[in-house]
Amino acid sequence: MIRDLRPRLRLYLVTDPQLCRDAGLENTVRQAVDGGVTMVQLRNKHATTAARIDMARALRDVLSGTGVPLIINDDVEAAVAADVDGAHVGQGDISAADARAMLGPDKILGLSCENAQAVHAVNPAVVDYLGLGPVFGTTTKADHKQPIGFDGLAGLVAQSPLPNVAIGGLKAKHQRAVLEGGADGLAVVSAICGQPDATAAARAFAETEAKL
Ligand code: TZP
Ligand code: MG
Repeated sequence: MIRDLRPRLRLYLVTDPQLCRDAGLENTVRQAVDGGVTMVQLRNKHATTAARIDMARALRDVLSGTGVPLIINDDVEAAVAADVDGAHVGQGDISAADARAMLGPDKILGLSCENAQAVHAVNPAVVDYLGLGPVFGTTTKADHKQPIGFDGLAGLVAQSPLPNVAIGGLKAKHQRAVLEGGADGLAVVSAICGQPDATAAARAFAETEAKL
């Protein structure tokens, strides 16, 4: 059980199977963690639960001994079966209460919130952290909601009862604005997945942060 999630949320890599295709999922994650990624989410919308369990087990091996938690997007059943650190669900997925019931009390549960109404509805006894956004439009998630920008993000952060991470179109150059707006970290896909050097891509965030 991880008590303080905030340091882990600093640079949260969300994987995309297409963008990671050339380098490979495991290599991308290994390299990204070498560059300073603090948390990893396996996100694969089109895989079966069995395939997600296999991928998660492989990533668990990659992350073993690093202290970097592994979370599975959407598929709570896979998260339980692969015994990863937790799951992340959205507003249209299984309810947070049902996800918590499946995960038990000790696993991490993240919830995406796109607006103030969703943030107000959060039960902090059930959920551990919030994903807030999208800050910007992005081609990585085809069906994303209306972007909220830095001002919208700061508004949601101010109302968030939980540690939180911003997502959506974020690059290293946005890190200052996101962190100064009060979020605990940045969740990124294309800023790291599919980049020619995932270690350097992750390191760019760490270097920006060092200058803050
Ligand atoms: N949820 C909201 S935006 C998004 C997700 C999963 C995709 C973010 O991808 P990128 O490439 O970091 O913009
Ligand atoms: Mg989802």
